[in-house]
Amino acid sequence: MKIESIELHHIDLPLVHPFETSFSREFTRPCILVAVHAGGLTGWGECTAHAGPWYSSETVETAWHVLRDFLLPAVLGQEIESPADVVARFRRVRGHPMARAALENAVWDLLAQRRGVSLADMLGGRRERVPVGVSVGIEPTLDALLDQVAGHIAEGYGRIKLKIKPGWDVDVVRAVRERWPDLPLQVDANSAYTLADVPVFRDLDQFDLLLIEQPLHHDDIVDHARLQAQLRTPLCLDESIHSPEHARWALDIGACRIINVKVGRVGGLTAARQIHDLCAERGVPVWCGGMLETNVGRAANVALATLPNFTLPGDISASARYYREDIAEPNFEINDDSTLSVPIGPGLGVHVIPDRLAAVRLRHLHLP
Ligand code: OSB
Ligand code: MG
Repeated sequence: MKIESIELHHIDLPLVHPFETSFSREFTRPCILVAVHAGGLTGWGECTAHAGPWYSSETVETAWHVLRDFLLPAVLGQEIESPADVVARFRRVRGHPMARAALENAVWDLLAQRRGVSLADMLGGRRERVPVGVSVGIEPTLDALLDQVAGHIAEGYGRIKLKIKPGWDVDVVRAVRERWPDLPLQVDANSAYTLADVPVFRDLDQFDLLLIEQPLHHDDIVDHARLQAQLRTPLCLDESIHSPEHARWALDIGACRIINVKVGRVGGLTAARQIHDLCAERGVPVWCGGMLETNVGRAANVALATLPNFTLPGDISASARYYREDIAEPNFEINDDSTLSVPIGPGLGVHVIPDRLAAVRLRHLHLP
């Protein structure tokens, strides 16, 4: 179908609770939403780049620039029949995976709507519900953290991820483990440590964690392989994996035993599914990470997580965990088996509410 026009919406949504990691404390979630118009249909994609280059080198501004000046011109007015056509047109662009993913995923939504199938069906997923957990940020005190964890368990989450950083690690994990001895628990360091911290990880190794996520440098696989060789607990890479090639290199050298697949970080649903397939072939479990998405990005994550090798719970919590009022409906709710239900409507299965979008919008572009 011929791509007639594309809109970029830069929005900023207040979070219900500040989210602190080893690299930043966020009160709102700025992001770009991409709307692709063709044949009377509109496909939506979310760019997961944040305000600053803290999690990755991309920001809202770099993504806006790359989308406006390079990616939109590569598909505007073009005949696009499959996501592969978009991937081929983006091949010249190095880096900027979150910008690429936003537009590619909008085309996935568009093409799924045209076929009258859900995005999960179009990807080849089978599940009706996907297992999920919640990612709990760093809190001002240990008591505040324990309250947060208790609240999420009461809401129905069966798996908890704790953000850690030097000085907020072993004691925090010990306290949570003592109070909930059987809780499926994992930690995420967002690259806050070095190999000099091996003793910290040896301590963490005693707590029966599901995994330790991205302990070392954000671009590293070599040091991670050295650390993995000394631990019982599986390491899981997040920041270091930007493509299927990165995933293969990391597995080849034993840098991790699990991969966190984030659609934005790896450059779109096509690459995300390729990483899933590679890991499935090698017997390596994957799970779907999150970037505090709105319901647009959340719906794409839920669809991706229906693929069979997404065997660990995703960081795809219910909409209410993030936003008082999302820009798209319906909200995702947590089921009593710690799952989210997969939408069955065509495409993403959520629809953007124009008034809500306009109310939180900072900038708008409609091309051509
Ligand atoms: O490292 O997984 C991460 C949020 C922003 C940036 C990086 C990360 C995260 C999360 C939140 O952990 C996951 C979610 O969306 O619930
Ligand atoms: Mg992470």
